[in-house]
Amino acid sequence: MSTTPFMTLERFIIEQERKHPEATGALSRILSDLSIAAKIVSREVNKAGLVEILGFTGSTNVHGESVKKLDIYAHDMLFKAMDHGGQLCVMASEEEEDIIHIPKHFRIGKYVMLFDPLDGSSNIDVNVSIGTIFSIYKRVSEGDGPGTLEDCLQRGLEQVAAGYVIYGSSTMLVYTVGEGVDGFTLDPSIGEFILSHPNMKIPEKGKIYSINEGNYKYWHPGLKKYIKWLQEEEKESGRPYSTRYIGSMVADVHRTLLYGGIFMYPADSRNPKGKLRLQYECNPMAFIIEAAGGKAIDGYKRILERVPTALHERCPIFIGSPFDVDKVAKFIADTDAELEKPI
Ligand code: AHM
Ligand code: MG
Repeated sequence: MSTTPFMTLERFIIEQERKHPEATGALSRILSDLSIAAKIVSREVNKAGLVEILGFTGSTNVHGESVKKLDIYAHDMLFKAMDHGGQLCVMASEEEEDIIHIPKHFRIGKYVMLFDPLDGSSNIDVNVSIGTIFSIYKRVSEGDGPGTLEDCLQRGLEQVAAGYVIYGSSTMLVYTVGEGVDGFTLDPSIGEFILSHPNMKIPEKGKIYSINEGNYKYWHPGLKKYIKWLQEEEKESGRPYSTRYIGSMVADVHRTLLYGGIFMYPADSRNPKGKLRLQYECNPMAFIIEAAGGKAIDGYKRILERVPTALHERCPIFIGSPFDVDKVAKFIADTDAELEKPI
C-alpha cells in the first residue's frame, strides 16, 4: 500500500503555511485561485476533441456563441480567476503584448504573476500533452497602486513561487516556493488535486536528451559535438542516450524532472536568441528544476541570473540533471575556446 499521505492541495498549502508562522497567507490564496483556473482549463482541454462536433474554434457553436481558441480561453480563464483575489498588483501573459492591470474596482495586492496560459500550441489540435506555466514575484515598485513593467522584469532568482500544470494522460500541478517541489494529480471524479509526488528530486544524471533535432544544421558546433557524443556507445557512461521530444516544453520538462536527462531549446544561426520566452517559460521552469536539484543555463550562464529587458524576450535553455547540463556547457565552452585559438 502507498505510504504517501492522502493530502489535497488545499490541505497541503495550509500545512505548509503552519510551518511558516511569518507567512501572510497571500501566496496560499494565489495558489488556491490558480488551482481553480487549472481545473477549468483541464476540463476544456479534455473536451477539445468534441469542439468539432459542437462547433469549430474561431466559429460559433450550436448555441450561436462564438467558440474561442483554447489558448485564448486559457488566458481569459486565468485572468478571471486571478484578478479579484486581492493579492496581485499586475499580471503578464504570453498571450498579451503589454502588462495586464488589475481592474480598478478590485483590491491591489503585493504580488506579481506572469503566465503562459497554454504552452505547446502546436500540440493542441492533435491530442498531445500541453500545459500552463506560472511564475510569482513580490512587487518591487513603490506604493500600493497598480503594478508596473518593472515588477514584471525581475530576475528569475527573485521568484517566490513557480509551477506548471500538465494536461496529459492525467492533469498534474507541480509547484515550488523555492524549497522542495511537490506534484498533485487531479482526481476528476472529486475535482481535487491530490498530493501524488511529494518532494520531487531530479536524478543527478539521466539517459534521455530532448531537442528539436531538425534544427541541427543551424546549431553551435559545440552543441553538434555534444549530441554526437551522446549518440556514441560507451557502457560506463550510459551511452548512447535515448531521444524523446514532445514539442511541449511542459511535457518535456516534466519527463526530465521525473526521469532525469536534459531538455534543450538552444539559440541557433536562424534564431540567435532561441525560441522560448525568458519570463513565461525559462525562468519558472529553471526555478522548479533548481529546487528539485537540477540546473538550467542559457548555454553559458545560469538562467535565473539573467536580467530581463523586455516582457517577451527569448532565451536559449539547457535544463535538467546537473551532470547533463554541466556536460553540454563544457562542450560549448571547449569548442568556443578551440575556435578562438589562432591557427
Ligand atoms: P508556444 O508558446 O507557441 O506553444 O511555443 C512553445 C513551444 C514549447 O512548448 C516547445 O518546447 C517548443 O515550442 C517547441 O518548438 P519547436 O516546434 O520549434 O520544436
Ligand atoms: Mg509558450
